[in-house]
Amino acid sequence: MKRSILLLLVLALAGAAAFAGGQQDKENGTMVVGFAQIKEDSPWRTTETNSVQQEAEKRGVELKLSVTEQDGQIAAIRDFIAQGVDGILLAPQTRSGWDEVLAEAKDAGIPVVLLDRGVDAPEDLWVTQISSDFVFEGREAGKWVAKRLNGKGRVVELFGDPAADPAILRNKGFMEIMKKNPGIEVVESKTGEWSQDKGRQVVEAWLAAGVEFDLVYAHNDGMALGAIDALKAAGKNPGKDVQIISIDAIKAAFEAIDRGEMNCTVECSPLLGPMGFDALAKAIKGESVDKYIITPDKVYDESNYKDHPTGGF
Ligand code: GYE
Repeated sequence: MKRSILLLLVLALAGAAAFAGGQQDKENGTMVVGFAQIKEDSPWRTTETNSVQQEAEKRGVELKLSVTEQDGQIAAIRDFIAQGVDGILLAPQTRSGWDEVLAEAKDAGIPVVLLDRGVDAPEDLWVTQISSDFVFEGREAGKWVAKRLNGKGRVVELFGDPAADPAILRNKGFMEIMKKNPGIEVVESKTGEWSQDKGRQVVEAWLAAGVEFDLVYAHNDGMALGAIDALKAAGKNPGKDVQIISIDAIKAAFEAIDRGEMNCTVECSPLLGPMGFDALAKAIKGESVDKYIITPDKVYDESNYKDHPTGGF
């Protein structure tokens, strides 16, 4: 009897030590985080990946990085769950299709933080969405366009992925403002899949079909740079004959504004690593986190692009 009590005591102490050891490990920096990033041809996204990697390194977090399209992202999350990671960062390619895998993460007690895009899955399946306000960005772009065109002109729109949250909302905000400016017509709208090369191909096809336009509104800078390539190849002067506005504020866009080939970019910060790990750390400790963490964005055009604190992202 005495011996069994002693054994129980030893086991209890060992268990407590193991638990304390686990906590200690986390404080010593062995927190393990999986990041399911989107495979996408966009410099913005590479900067975001770097931001997450740098922050993980700074905090001594072990980062498991996966860069794939949506099906691969779902598989990666399942893999992270199987490996028993402490938390997951997810940049969801499209809005829908996440309910099942997010419920699996929740059942496993692993918090998921959404980075840079939203989903249509119930809010109790994820901790927080850290992103820009995309409707705001679309509206700001629309206001700039209305002013620049004096309320009259022909616009073409290069859409992001039509199933992706920022593309849907950047169109929504932009069209709200266009409705108030009936003299401006959006004559074409097509996806350039967030990519410079695809953006170029779409604008080339419009030019070849004889579409006439005064302005290109691109949902990201990469596609705007593609539009610039197509216009130049057709002997036009982007930034002058055709105004170019887009969203992101990457360095290459600021350089294009500097060359006079582009006119405006609405900021959208990819530097989400620090906020992502802050949110995960809180969730792991069981602390509450705001459901939406929105980064502030400013509009940069020829008049103020030199004021950007880092010359673009
Ligand atoms: O604007 C674009 C990227 O989801 C906010 O995705 C992000 C967008 C960003 O491909 O360049």
